[in-house]
Amino acid sequence: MTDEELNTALDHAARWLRVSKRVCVLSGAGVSAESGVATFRASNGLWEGHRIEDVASPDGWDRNPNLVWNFYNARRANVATVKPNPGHHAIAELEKRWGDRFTLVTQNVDGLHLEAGSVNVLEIHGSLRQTRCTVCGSVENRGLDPLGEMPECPQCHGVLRPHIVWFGEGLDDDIWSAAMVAANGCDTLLVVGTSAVVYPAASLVPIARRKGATVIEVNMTRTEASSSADIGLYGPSGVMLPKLLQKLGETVASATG
Ligand code: BJW
Ligand code: ZN
Repeated sequence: MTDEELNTALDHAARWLRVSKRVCVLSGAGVSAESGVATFRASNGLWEGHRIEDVASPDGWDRNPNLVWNFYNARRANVATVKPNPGHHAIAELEKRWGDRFTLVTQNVDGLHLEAGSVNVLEIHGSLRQTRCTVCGSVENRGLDPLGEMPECPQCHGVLRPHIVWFGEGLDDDIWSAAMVAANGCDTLLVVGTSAVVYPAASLVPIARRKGATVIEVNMTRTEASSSADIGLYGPSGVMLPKLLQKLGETVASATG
């Protein structure tokens, strides 16, 4: 995008946001890329030579739970060393403008949005910071401290697994319903840093669009969602979102003053 194209797109996006009563954000791994968290499809979907589907699926868990815990412990250790970036902070700032009329639906499991101060967050794929007991089902917040190779449930000594939605597993009904309500009811959907290839998350884009929402995409490149987007802001989200926030401030200032 040239500077001029970007400026026009930012103006356009800020104008839409300005008149939006409800805003929904769908975020993906790209938002955390500038914090130093690897995206999924950048490395051909591989982790140390294993396909992501093999370490993030019920079959992978059944075959080799130690390998799965090694994968998640490495991810947890990495996230413990990183911080939210200006993209996360800009999303948290946006929420302050709309309050409870703002919903952040994130596919990310790193918890960086919450760390940046976002409040109304739906972590539809779970969290690296939580475990779930495979026997009693209890979900616990564990932070990012090391958990060892095969942690046990403090209540029933059952085997714990990461509280993450793996390929082929359904999403939590209540969380997914809330995400659908947000997408169905928003005037603007911001789609940030996601390849929009994983379902059902990606279906939030057509859902919002069918209800007449304006779709603004923020990404390094065009994606599967681009053809549904009214406005594209192509560049790093840690740069684009603060620029958008600044424009929004200018729009508000010029409209009120
Ligand atoms: C930047 C940037 C910067 C970079 N600034 N941008 C056909 C076959 C098999 C399965 C299916 C199928 N069709 C549909 C399915 C179902 C499957 C699915 O969608 N698969 C697709 C891959 C085809 N979905 C499921 O299985 C879901 N469950 C389900 O559907 O239940 C019903 C069901 C039950 C039983 C049977 C069948 C169906 C569950 C999906 C759960 C997804 N889980 C994962 C892994 C979690 C593991 C973990 O994190 O530990 O979640 S998959 C992985 O992808 C992860 C992510 O949340 C998710 C989305 O990825 P995301 O965030 O978009 O990241 P990337 O890497 O793809 O993209 C990054 C983007 O950022 C890029 O666009 C970059 O350009 C951009 N970027 N730097 C801005 N600085
Ligand atoms: Zn238990």
